[in-house]
Amino acid sequence: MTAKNVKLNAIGLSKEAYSGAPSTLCKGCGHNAIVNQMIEACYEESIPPEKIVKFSGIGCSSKAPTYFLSRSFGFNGLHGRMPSLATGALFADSSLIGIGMSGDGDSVSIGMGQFKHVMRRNLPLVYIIANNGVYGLTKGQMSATAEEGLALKNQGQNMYMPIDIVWEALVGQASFVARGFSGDPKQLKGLFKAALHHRGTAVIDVISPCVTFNNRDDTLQSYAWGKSHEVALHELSFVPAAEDIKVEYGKGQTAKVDLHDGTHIILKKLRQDYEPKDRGAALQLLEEANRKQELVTGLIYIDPNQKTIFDIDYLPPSKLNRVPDEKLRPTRASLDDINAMMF
Ligand SMILES: Cc1ncc(C[n+]2csc(CCOP(=O)(O)OP(=O)(O)O)c2C)c(N)n1
Ligand code: SF4
Ligand SMILES: [Mg+2]
Repeated sequence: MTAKNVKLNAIGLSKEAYSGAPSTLCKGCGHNAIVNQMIEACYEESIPPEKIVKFSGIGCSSKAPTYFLSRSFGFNGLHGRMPSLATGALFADSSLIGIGMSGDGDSVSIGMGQFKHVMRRNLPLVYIIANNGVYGLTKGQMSATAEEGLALKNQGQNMYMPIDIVWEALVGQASFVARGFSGDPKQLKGLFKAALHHRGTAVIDVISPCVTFNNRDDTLQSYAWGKSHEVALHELSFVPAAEDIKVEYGKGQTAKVDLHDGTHIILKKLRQDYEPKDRGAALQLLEEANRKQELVTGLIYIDPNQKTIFDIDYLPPSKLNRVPDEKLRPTRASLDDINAMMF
């Protein structure tokens, strides 16, 4: 394609400007769909790549940020510690959009403590859990999201109940909770767009099959099972602030969620009459879905107005990493005053 034919977005960038290094993940790995849809979402939303900072822990999923947004900032940290890394960095520059990429091992096994605390702080962060039920990078041991009874080659049988990370996010007061499926890329893109505009922690649990170690068609994190058991709550579209909402649906068929930056999420209801602003209803929905073994996908819960950690801690509008030393350092007189108070 000649340069003339390259389609540019509203800030004059081609999709190529949002790409990353070539993926070294296995062919068919669900995480590749997450990579591709994140590229699409950021390109279509015309977000400058330099406005984004990516964080991850350890795992095949945590390697994935290398494969999107090469022009963005990024930090690949320790296993299970992505949330504290993101908290520190976003405190230093709250003008950046944070994308945290994690796995079920990284967030639900070793990183569960960090996961729960970042929820209650409502750090503005797109928090993706690429959920395949196994530790893919270390050869497929079962993670805390593996279903009870799962039997995998070389791993034996899982005897324990799984942790539902969407449930944990809801109970932990997360302000945006969604579930996607790597086999449903269109919905994934919509969820990513909405999450990128949400002010607060946006948890997206993506059922993302490991085709190498959890590859049986009858297991809960496989493509085959997901395709035959997915129940999408709605068709989600995202409307930028400047655009009028022209699409008209019959009364009661759509729900509109207004976000803090003037953008809107439009939810066209599909099989269920579902209101994503009711946490109790969300918990009930999950309880039923888990009992019936259905993969419910879509925006499960949102509170666009929940206070973030930046509101709670009165973060000044100026970015902390640009405040000069003279302003950061307390004066001798103020230190003397503090010391005097201690005696
Ligand atoms: C402290 C620590 N413990 C254990 C490991 C070994 N380790 C590396 S990745 C990983 C699990 C990754 O699983 P998950 O987050 O589900 O990612 P996936 O590879 O499945 O995408 C483990 C246990 C480590 N790197 N650091
Ligand atoms: S081992 Fe599994 S999780 Fe890792 S890249 Fe391969 S398919 Fe993906
Ligand atoms: Mg995993």
